[in-house]
Amino acid sequence: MLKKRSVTQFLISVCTFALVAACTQSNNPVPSSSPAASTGASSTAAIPIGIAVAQTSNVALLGQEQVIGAKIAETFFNQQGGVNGTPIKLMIQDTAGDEQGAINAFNTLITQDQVVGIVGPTLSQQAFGADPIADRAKVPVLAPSNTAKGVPQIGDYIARVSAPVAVVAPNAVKTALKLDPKIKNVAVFFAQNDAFSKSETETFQQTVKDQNLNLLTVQKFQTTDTDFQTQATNAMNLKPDLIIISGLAADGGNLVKQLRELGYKGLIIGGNGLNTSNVFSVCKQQCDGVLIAQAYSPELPSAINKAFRDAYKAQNKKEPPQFSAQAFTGVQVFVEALRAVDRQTKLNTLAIAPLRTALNQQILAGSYDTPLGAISFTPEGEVNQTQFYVAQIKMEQDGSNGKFEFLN
Ligand code: 1QQ
Repeated sequence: MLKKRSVTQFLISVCTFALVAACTQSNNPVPSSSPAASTGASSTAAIPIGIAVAQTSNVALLGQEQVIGAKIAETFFNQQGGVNGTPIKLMIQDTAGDEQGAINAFNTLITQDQVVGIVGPTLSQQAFGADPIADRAKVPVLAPSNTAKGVPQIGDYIARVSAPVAVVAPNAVKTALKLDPKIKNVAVFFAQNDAFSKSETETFQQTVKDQNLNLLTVQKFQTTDTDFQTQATNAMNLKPDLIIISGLAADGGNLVKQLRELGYKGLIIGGNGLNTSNVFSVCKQQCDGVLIAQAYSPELPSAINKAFRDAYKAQNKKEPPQFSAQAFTGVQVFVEALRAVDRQTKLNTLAIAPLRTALNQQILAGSYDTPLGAISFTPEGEVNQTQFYVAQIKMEQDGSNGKFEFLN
């Protein structure tokens, strides 16, 4: 018995992060954490960081931008030497657009890829399904774009770099009132099958009341809808002078298009789900003028933002969007927290479980100079961030090219 226990103890002690492949069950494929090529980091086994975002389904309109931002961070931080000389390696799993996809991606990253932590998933709707799995496994999660109320409260291992709708969304209403002080009557639309949209519409509806505006009607739809004639007509019959939409890119973009086709001329606010140039191909010329609050500005004058912005522009020939900046930030927080843990206890002497726990504690303790500005976390894992913005979509006559013009 004694002998058995000491063998187990020995196995635990050699089953360190660096040797995790040797300790992985034989029915689990070994993680392919090969060293990053031509980096400033040394060639020991790379540290696997999980990225679980939507690369397929309608939600890929949002998730694609996240992969781009995360990959820029991987290259950038590895060029700086990674984690005190050890490169990081992103392990990317597609979550597609629903809860089950996110759960599958999380399970693969946690048990098969043995990641130190996860940046993901794309939607709050998915976070409420998948985050409890990471929390129970004691794997730190940094939510790059989960803005609904209640996400950091899912568990001790869940934090977010994506500021909540409660602080971001009201900025769009205030800007709309500056652009058109005569606004009085507001129609609100939201996707009732999406946790983020339900949370964001609550904030929008409260802001409408706080600003002493009339909330004429609240119209509901599904993120899978393509025909919004009934709801759009219902709202337009009440003659709103501001319309606010909480949905995702494809449905939200279609709703904008159909409102304009029916003759609506007033201002439209789109929520965070429309916050991507991928809506341009959905509402085309009709996207013009849509206001969207932002948790990131490409103009932020800091060295880290300049490095991120230059790298993004060199690759994509346009300004970086919020979702790319937030995904970059998620990877950055992991890297900087890993460096701090490694300075205290060499990572290659830590088993994966204590490493994940030490990493989670360090994430919450640290403060970070990111492309989003200076951020830190509350003990619950809510992001502390101070700078927010509002942008307006400007479409070119051709109806396919456009940009987000920052108003403040
Ligand atoms: C959420 C969101 C999405 C719109 C981001 C892609 O903010 O689901 O919380």
